[in-house]
Amino acid sequence: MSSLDDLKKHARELRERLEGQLASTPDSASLQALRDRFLGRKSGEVTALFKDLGKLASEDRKEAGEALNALKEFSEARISEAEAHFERRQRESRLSSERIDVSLPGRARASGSKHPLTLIREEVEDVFIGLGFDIFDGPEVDDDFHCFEALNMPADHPARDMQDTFYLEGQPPRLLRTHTSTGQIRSMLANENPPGVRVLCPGRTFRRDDDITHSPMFHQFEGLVVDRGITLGDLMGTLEAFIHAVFGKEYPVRFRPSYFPYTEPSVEVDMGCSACKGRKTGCRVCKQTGWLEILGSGMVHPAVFESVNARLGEVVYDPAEVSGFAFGSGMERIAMIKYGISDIRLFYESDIRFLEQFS
Ligand code: 2NL
Repeated sequence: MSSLDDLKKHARELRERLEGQLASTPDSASLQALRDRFLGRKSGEVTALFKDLGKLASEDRKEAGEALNALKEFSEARISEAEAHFERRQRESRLSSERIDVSLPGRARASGSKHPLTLIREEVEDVFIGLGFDIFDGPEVDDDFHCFEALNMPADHPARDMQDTFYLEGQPPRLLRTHTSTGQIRSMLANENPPGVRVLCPGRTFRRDDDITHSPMFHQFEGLVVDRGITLGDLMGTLEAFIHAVFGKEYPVRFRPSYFPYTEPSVEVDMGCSACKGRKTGCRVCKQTGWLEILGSGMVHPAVFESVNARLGEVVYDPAEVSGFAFGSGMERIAMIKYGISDIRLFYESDIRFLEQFS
């Protein structure tokens, strides 16, 4: 039979041991283990003492019970206290490690910029949209009729040579368009409001050229205006307005006779040299001429209208009734003059040091 004194002594020991162990408990996991050791339902040492109550003399049980309850409450309180301490400590360390310094400067994300040829295309499109043109997007893979035949370039024309044009294998014969005129022919054929046409066709074109000054792929834009009473004066006014809008009104514009199979008369359009301002003095850009060639143009050749009519099976564009002008140029050329770029290869090399200058 245990005595009351033994039990009280045991309770005191447990209490001291708990204090000692609490002081050396490093974290909440070991605290949980400590709680199990002392207060665990099955094998906790304090819990075990309660089982000894029954072995005491009945007159001692009240006092012993009070002592054990006091020990249990004390243990629970001390352990909870330690638990709260660990929780506070953990919270503090999370708060400090997860703290966001709102005064730190942000990490700037590098932003991209439009390619100079995209900038030029958008600018050219905007100018012609302002003049009432529609933008027409034709296919890059086209056929002989739209690329050559309809443009008064018959089968023996040198532009149709295998040396100049990429032909695709297979039937029916197809090719990569050598100019965007294919788009203008298609816009005349698909016209829902004949005979009036006002279209701009920007896009990629392809030729079998690859050297320092030529790329097998380059960007063109061509325009076409057709209606009753369209004259060379309309051509001159439109193209001068275009040049002044893109480069500035201070540049003089001149028109020279030229030759294209699809226009008659044909006209080359020049502007005053942007590098030497037309002074010619030792200027390599304009080769001492004071002028830069900007566009080729001309009045649509009647043979072009005839081919379109033949394809339509109906005289929609009667050369005796309607006339038109057309023009074409390269995006690369406009961009080189506008931005002072001397090497066409820079457009295709994706060198970030070149491209970021246009952001
Ligand atoms: C140039 C010159 C030009 C055209 C393109 C054209 C289109 C049709 C009918 C008649 Cl559908 N002409 N296009 C006319 C004159 C010149 O381009 O130097 N291009 C880079």
